[in-house]
Amino acid sequence: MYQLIKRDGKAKRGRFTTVHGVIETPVFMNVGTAAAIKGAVSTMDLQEIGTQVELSNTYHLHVRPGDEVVKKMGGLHKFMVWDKPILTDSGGFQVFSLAGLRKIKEEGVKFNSHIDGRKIFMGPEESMQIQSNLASTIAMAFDECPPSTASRDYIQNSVERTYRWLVRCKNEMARLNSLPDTINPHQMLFGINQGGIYEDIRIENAKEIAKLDLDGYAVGGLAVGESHEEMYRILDEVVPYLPLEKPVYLMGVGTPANILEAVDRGVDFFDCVYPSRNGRHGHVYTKYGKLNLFNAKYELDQKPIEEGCQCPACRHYSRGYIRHLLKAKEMLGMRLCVLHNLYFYNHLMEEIRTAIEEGRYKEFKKAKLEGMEQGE
Ligand code: PRF
Ligand code: ZN
Repeated sequence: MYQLIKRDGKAKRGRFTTVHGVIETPVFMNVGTAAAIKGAVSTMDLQEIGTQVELSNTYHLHVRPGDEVVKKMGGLHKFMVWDKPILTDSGGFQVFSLAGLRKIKEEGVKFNSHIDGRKIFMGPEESMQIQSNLASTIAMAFDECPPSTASRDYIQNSVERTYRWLVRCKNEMARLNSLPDTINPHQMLFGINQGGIYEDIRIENAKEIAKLDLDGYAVGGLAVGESHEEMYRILDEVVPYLPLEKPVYLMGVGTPANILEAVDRGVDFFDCVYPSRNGRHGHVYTKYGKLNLFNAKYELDQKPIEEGCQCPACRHYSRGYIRHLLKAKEMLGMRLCVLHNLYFYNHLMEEIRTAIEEGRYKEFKKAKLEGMEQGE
């Protein structure tokens, strides 16, 4: 259940209540693709750095260890020891970005596993079954995310098929939620808007999926190669057609600047691999922009990554020490950078929520964006 607490321009400050607790929005979900945050970050760490929602992937967990295994282990929450909300992506996107040799038909997609090459079939029913076995809080609908190079004709047909898949997902989830051995009978479903950069296709699709009265709505198929300006234009045009009384999720986005702009256009949920991936490469976020800790100028730097940051890395360690760990390929170096970056994103969302509540989002966004361009 989503409650709109405050609106500031188009920015929304919401509260989403689930069986695994409340999600204050706007929120950044921390990505743990295969039920693990890369960079040796545990779920105890997530509790400490203020994470509200963890995100895992249907495709990865189906391939390894297998969703049946996770079900026998009591579901994803028990398996990874995380009692707060979990969102699972449907596999649609990962099948198209990772797996080889796929064939798309009305029933679903045939593809080869990126682990052992074995043939797998996944359609809406299979994706819902896997997500039900995983017992996530929120399941995503099975969709196709066409490449940014796809023709208008291709996208039109793909969006129509993804809509038919969504209807099948909704029916299958209702069936699975009513079975006696389902771990989470309150699993929620988010539909996904597609349509590439064609706003008329997207708007038509948004109107249709809005009628299905789902628990939330995602905007997919963005950040796949189009410019930031095009992404913002699509959000300007499409978000107004999604229900105001439901959460809106922009999939796979993005940089702090992308998030600040998307919140201003009415987005509630985000996820992205940037903070963890960049952290693993020694790239860390600060209010002045990103630093590369491999840079020689940090060798004798006694300061924390960011002055005043309350993350576990900055409360104890210097840039100079973390740089040494990274250069020596000590796992602790990566881990500290990832913890800092995830804390940075979580904390940014907290500041965003406060700014909306206080009706000063536009000024807040401007100041943040200017600060980040400054550099050190
Ligand atoms: N669909 C799904 N997951 C996604 C995307 C999508 O379009 C994107 C696009 N940025 C990221 N993750 N199911
Ligand atoms: Zn920090």
